[in-house]
Amino acid sequence: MELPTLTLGQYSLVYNMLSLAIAAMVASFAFFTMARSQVSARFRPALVMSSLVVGIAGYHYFRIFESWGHAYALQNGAYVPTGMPFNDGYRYVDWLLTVPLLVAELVAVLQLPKAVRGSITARLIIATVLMLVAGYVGEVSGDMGTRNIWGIISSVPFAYILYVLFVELKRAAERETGDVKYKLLMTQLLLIGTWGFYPITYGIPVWFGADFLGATGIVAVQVGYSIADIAAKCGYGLMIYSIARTKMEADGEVAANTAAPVAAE
Ligand SMILES: *C/C=C(C)/C=C/C=C(C)/C=C/C1=C(C)CCCC1(C)C
Repeated sequence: MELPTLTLGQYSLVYNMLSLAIAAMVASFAFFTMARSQVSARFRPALVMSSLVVGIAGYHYFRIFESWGHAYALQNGAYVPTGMPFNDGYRYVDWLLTVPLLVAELVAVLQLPKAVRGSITARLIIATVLMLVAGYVGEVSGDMGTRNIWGIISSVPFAYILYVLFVELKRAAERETGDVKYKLLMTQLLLIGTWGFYPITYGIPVWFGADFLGATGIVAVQVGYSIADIAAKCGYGLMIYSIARTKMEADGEVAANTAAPVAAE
C-alpha cells in the first residue's frame, strides 16, 4: 500500500496520538499492576489480564510509533514517504493477543457458572480470530472494493460476538439482582460501545470515497484506532477495577493482602 505525502499537521497528529497511546498504556500498566493488591483473590485474574493487555499494547504502540517515524521524512515543509513501509501488522498482531484476553477478562469478572464459562469463552475467541484475520486482509489491501468485501466478511463474526454478549450475557445478568445486575449490563454496554468504534474507523476511508488511499483516510484510521484502543483497554480495565471494588464493598470483602491493623507502640 503506497503512503501519501502528508502535511506537517497531518503527520504530527498521528505522531502525537501514537505517543499519547504509549503514555496511556504505560501508566495503565503501572496502575493495574499496583491495583491488584487492592482487590480480593477472586478478582485478581481480571487485574492480571488488564495488566497483560496494556503491557502488550504498550509494546506494540512503541513499535507502531517507530515504524511511523521511519516511514516519513521532512522535505521542503511536507512529510514525504521514505520508502520504508508503515507496518500496520503490529496493530493486528496486538489485537490478536489482546482481544481474546479482554474476552476472557469479561467472562472472569461476570463470574458465570463454570458449566457455561468455557464454552462461551471458546466461541468468543474463535469469532475474534476470524474477525481479525478477515479485517487484516481488507486493511492492507490498497483497493476500496477489497476493503469493503473483507470488512463485511469480518463483520459476520463481529455480529456473532455482539449476539453472544447481548443475548447470552444478558441472560446471565438476569439471574443476578440489584447492583451486580446493573454493573453487568453497564460492562456489556461499555464493551459494545468501545468495540463498535473499530469497524466505524475501518469504514472511514470507504466513506471518504475518493480520498481512500489519501492522507485524510490514513490519518483518520490511525487516530481512530488509537482512541478506540485507549478506551477499550485502559478505560475498560478501569471499569473492571471499579466493579471489583464495588462488589467487594457490597460483599464485605477485604483485599487479600490487607494487613491486620497493628497496635501503636
Ligand atoms: C484492544 C483492541 C480491541 C478491543 C480491538 C477490537 C477490534 C474490533 C472489534 C475490530 C473489528 C473489525 C470489524 C468488525 C470489521 C472491519 C475490520 C475490523 C477488524 C476493524
